[in-house]
Amino acid sequence: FLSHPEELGIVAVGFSGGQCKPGVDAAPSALIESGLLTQLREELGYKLHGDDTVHLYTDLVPASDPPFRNMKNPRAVSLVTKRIAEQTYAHAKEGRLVLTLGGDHSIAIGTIGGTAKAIRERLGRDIAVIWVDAHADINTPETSGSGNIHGMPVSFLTGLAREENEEFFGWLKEDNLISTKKLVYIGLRDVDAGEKRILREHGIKAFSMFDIDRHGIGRVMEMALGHIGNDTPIHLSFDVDALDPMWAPSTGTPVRGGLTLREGDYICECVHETGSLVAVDLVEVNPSLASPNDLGAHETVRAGCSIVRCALGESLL
Ligand code: EXY
Ligand code: MN
Ligand code: MN
Ligand code: MN
Repeated sequence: FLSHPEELGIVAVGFSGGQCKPGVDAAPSALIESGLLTQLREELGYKLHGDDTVHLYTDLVPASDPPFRNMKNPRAVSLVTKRIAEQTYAHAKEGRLVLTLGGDHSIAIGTIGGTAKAIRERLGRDIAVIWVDAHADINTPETSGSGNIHGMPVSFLTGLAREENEEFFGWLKEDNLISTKKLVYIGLRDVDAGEKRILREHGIKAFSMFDIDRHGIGRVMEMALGHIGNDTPIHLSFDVDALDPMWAPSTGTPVRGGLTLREGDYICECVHETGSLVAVDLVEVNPSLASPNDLGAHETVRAGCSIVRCALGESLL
């Protein structure tokens, strides 16, 4: 599905407005400083497009941004994700593989919105999304208890949440949306009651930690990829909190009982192996959420780098 599989479009998003804890905006620089892009260039042989500079989008964040339909920072998140959508769209339209380094998970409204539209225009195909996360991130503004938009991106991307007003995600058009039939979750273990109802009502495919314990990650990946079907472009959105806090403690909403780093890497390797990957997001690394002299931040950044390298083919012999 890529006209230039060796070319990588990089979008580095230092944005934290989808939730309330500062620090997740520093993740792209931390990942880049730890050598991720150099490794992709020198060890994996990618040609990188887009600069190594991290976009902070501060020019887009309005001075006053009161809640709307219970959403916190709605104007900022809408404006920033709209800009991100333009960036991922531009790379995907060129036939490049797109790598977005977040940022909190609200940014997926932009990353997926942009690739969905580009792949439709370029290939006339609908993308599938593999969402690896402890959380389902499918609250509507009305079912959300927190008002944090990083808990809502999937509802906007599937059209379950809609808003006409341009200022509040009204810029999302049919072209930017994905089908609930082409969405697969892996790693869930902290899903709100309202979200469970949505998953059930729409028959959304989800592999929770229970399923991974029962079947093992190998079988789960067979089933997940089987659900998507061969020959479908895949956007992988990886929330680092899918990993157990033992491997990725520095994240805003850690939940115990998660994936081992090896299981996370394996998920990415399987997705890479399909040859159908068109975009990857790595989100929710928050280097500031570790006590000053422990190794949590460093370990989390290291885990994030490993996830990205596996998705981009590091393990191929
Ligand atoms: N379900 C909760 C909420 O909507 O606030 C928690 C969401 C956490 C989302 C993290 C990023 O994956
Ligand atoms: Mn080429
Ligand atoms: Mn998430
Ligand atoms: Mn999460």
